[in-house]
Amino acid sequence: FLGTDVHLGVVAVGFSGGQGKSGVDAAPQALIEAGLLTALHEDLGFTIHHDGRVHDYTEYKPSSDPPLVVADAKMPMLRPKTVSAVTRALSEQVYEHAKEGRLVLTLGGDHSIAVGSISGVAKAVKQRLGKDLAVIWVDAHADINTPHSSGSGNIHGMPVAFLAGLAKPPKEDPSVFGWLDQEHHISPKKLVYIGLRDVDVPEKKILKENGIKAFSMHDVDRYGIGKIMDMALEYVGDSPIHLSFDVDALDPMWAPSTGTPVRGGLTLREGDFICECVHESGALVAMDLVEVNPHILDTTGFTGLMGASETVRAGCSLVRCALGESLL
Ligand code: B3U
Ligand code: MN
Ligand code: MN
Repeated sequence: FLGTDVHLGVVAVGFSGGQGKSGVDAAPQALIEAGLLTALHEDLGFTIHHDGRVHDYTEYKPSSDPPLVVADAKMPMLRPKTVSAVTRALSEQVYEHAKEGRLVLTLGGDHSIAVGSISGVAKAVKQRLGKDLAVIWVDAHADINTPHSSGSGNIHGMPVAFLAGLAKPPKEDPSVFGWLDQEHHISPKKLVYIGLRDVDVPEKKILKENGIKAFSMHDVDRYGIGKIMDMALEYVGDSPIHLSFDVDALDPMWAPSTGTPVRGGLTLREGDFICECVHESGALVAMDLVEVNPHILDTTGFTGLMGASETVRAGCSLVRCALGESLL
């Protein structure tokens, strides 16, 4: 895919319905205004395929979308029809880029949008290359709750469960993620986490039972980020890689403007290094950057009102590193 190919498909997703805070829908515009796409074109030489829009998918949103009560679940699923419809539309947009052999950059939005981006790429990779997509999920959180295990009902805490087929469309409304089929799924064996430090008890059980590879912040401290990346890329083997980067993987010192900051995270350099190593592997086929919330100004007392612009700046840096900026 990558190498001789410098075509980049960009989808800007102004969507916040996978969680409760507004503002994360303003991230794509902020990232673009900060010059991200210009830099990718002018400095890194990509031919950019972008429709010039930030999509809010209003045309796909149902008029009514009450919380979905699921039998034996702790919490009802929040905005289930909306998230399902938006990610379905996104999946098709991303697929259209990926099937042309373009590298695909999806700018979120909250992390629920990865159901759309990853499913679209997984389908194209199966068709074009006959291979299974690997996913490197960089996050403070595992986002692998099922509708049954979730303590919040927020779907941005569930995308991996639906993508890996560990959560099924709920019986109470099988149209919710009912559009996801075999070709959209990823294998739990082709998934690697980096940066975890806020994982729910039932999520730990899901990770263990499915033998999912996960490098927590404890592992980053023990081995150092260099060794972690060696191990992560070795685990992935020769599979094409989708890098799904939640900015809250970074320590709030570097990325304070995000919905659920968790202290004790990656430094900006460690985040950039992860992206550089994935670039260097030559296997990157798609990237998501999610959970930048420019409306959350200060959560640390450290960055003051600069929090939002610093977080946007960190996000731009991660994307540029994944797309090859650091190569000399
Ligand atoms: N695991 C919790 C919290 C959470 C997940 N992702 C974020 N927060 N950003 C949940 O709601 O499922
Ligand atoms: Mn996430
Ligand atoms: Mn997160």
